[in-house]
Amino acid sequence: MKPADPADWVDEAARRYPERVFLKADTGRELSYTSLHDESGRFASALMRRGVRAGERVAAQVDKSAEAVLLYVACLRMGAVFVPINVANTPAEVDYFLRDSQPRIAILRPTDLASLEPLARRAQIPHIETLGTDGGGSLAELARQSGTEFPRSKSESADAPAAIVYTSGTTGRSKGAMLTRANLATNAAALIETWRFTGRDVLLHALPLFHVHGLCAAINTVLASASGLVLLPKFDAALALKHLPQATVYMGVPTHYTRLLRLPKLNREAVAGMRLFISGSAPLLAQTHREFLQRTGHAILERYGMTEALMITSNPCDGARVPGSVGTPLPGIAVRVANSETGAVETAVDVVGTLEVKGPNVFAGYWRDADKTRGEFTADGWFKTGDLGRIDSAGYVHIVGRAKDLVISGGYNVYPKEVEAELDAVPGVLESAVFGVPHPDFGEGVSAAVVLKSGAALSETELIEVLRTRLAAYKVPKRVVFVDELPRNAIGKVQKKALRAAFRSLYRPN
Ligand code: MCA
Ligand code: AMP
Repeated sequence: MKPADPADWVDEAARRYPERVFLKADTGRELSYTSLHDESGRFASALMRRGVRAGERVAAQVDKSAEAVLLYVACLRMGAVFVPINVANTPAEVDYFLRDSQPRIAILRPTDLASLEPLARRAQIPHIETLGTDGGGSLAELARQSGTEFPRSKSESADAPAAIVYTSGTTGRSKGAMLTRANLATNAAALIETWRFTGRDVLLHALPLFHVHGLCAAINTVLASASGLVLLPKFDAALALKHLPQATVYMGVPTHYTRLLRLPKLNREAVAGMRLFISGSAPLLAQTHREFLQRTGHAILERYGMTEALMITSNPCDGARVPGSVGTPLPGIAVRVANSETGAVETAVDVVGTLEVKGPNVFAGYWRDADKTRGEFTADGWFKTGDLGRIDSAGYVHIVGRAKDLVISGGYNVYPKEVEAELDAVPGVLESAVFGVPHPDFGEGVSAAVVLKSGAALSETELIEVLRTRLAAYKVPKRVVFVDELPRNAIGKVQKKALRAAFRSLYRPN
């Protein structure tokens, strides 16, 4: 059966289950599927009053709230392209996203209006509105004055983009990954099947809404299965534990699980109503998997995904959940291993190489960057993930490292190139190298080795302070070490491996 188009998820659910609860916020706010239908309709009408039409971009840097979800749902229903922006991004970063995505409308936090409106105007964005939590902001006001029905465009093509999600890359410049309606529809259907979502499920949502983990894997799966959502403003271990009894499913990054494990009250009783804990975005240590099983009786289900390909593989609901493995490809998706040097496809089991993906989950390309898009695909149309892995005899994928130069901190991707460019621009810095080493809370800690120009006097704190004005705080190195020179190989390439080895205990307590 063809999966339902994202534009129809809400209409379908509201028709079949009008009274069912879609969302409960920790503030007490509750939306049934009927209210979701009506309220998102008002947001769609409001966007249309600002001239937004199907295919146009709606950029949003807003705090997580029921209203933010309504805005996303409105975009899905009217065929507009949602462009979420991380709330941690600095004005310099937001400036780039707005200029690059050229949205019809930018939606900002009320408190950011004064600082960001001038740059949004300079980027020639026709409309700027605000959206706060708890119903504040000019867009929410406009929605309240708008009707619940809006003119529906003729059914959008399945290949039309539904969202553009920015992801940095090894070149240092962020690129917008265009995710189509078919990407969203087929991935939600595959996850419902694999994770056995039904209308009786309630997902405890503590992830941010500006990445595909919290937006697509979480919200879309709930919408497409007409299940429920308990929405927390952000991850806080104690708050999550408090709300677990209202939920049946949890999705998180490994840092969520290690922080939950630090709470003495996490035990079998606290998770009595839960049927499934899912982890992704970064490697889950086998030790975390074991400890969680011991404390709660639940084997965390690990899955693997990427902005450009949504969810790719997953351990099963029924059947072996193998610690250290990300499971098998989701229905309709194929994964293969290619030799990292030659690109030749490896057919033998357990051979390590670059993982490549093919299927209806793979994105339509980078926004306005056909060259970059071409470079990420093989000649026979497989997407090159840049992750190193092997496939075992049972078909389970194991990620063993990364071919791409990337640090994953608390589930956020940090591309060293972007951080190095900012470090190198600081007067007094000769050169720098950014790398990740084990961090007890974030999995990997973003770290920098810096060579100063002769005579320059800069402290670690000073450098970190400068970077904080340029980059989102999670990208800023937690530690900067000064070195006389960077380790290089015979052809002059910086040896990050040597830096990782030399500084692997940087975050270990003595
Ligand atoms: C916050 N900080 C961080 C991070 N998050 N530093 C390094 N890495 C991080 N991930 C910094 C803040 O800048 C701040 O610094 C301090 O830590 C505390 O900030 P706070 O806002 O309180 O953060 P937190 O609540 O401690 O957040 C940690 C977190 C959060 C809960 C782990 O980062 C998170 O929700 N991560 C999930 C990311 C995610 O959704 N990834 C999915 C990407 P200071 O105090 O110095 O100012 S999508 C993906 O990867 C693919 C598709 C996939 O497979 O899912
Ligand atoms: P992003 O670019 O934010 O979409 O992050 C995608 C990357 O996160 C992947 O290419 C992997 O490197 C990493 N990732 C996602 N899930 C897992 C996982 N379960 N284990 C290891 N790495 C993962």
